[in-house]
Amino acid sequence: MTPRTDRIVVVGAALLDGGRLLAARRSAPADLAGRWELPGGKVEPGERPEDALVRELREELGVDAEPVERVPGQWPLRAPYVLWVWTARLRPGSAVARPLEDHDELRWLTPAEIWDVPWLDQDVPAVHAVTPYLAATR
Ligand code: 9L3
Ligand code: MG
Repeated sequence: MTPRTDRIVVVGAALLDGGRLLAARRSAPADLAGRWELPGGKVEPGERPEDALVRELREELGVDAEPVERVPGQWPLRAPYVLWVWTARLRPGSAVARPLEDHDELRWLTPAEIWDVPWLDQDVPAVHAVTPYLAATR
């Protein structure tokens, strides 16, 4: 069998509101549970990454969000996955209430609080890349 070498993109959202960043605590799988991430998930075959981001935020958080801009860079996850991140904002009238799947807690972090949660190791470089965007939305 030919080993699979093509990468599969996982999209993550830096959902920003009032200068704060939404962090989501994973409840599954067991080896990731309890650690915090930028919400999102796998892009499906033929799906545009931005569409996947909107879909994942609807599925995971029940919100109607809009991708704003791609955060330059890509961060390796467990092969063959790679993380791409967009900043995003809530569409008017949409609000984050509670996690619907895969997470058991949500927090809106101010710039001073960004490192208060134990991020997934694999998300740490992406969160570093996102921090400059927080001040811009205040
Ligand atoms: N993952 C890592 N950081 C993230 C996201 C959204 C996802 N910010 C990892 C966790 C899983 C894989 O990517 O191993 C697929 O994510 P999901 O579809 O389980 O959310
Ligand atoms: Mg997910």
